Amino acid sequence: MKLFYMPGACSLAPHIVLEWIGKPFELGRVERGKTRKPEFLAVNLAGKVPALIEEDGRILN
Ligand SMILES: N[C@@H](CCC(=O)N[C@@H](CS)C(=O)NCC(=O)O)C(=O)O
Repeated sequence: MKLFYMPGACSLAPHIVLEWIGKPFELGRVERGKTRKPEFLAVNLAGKVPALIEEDGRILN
């Protein structure tokens, strides 16, 4: 599971939940103003955080 987040953004909420539930996860940091980079648009075409890639490859955003 991988959470894409941006410091100071609403992605803090799912980040806290993932910490609370104790499930292992990776973080993908997205810098403010750089959400339109092709690497991140491939995860979320809207260029918004949070975006969560689940173990089976599904993407929640
Ligand atoms: N999850 C919502 C959007 C969440 C959202 O607005 N995220 C903000 C941060 S709280 C964001 O990513 N802003 C970056 C940008 O618009 O460039 C959606 O996909 O419609």
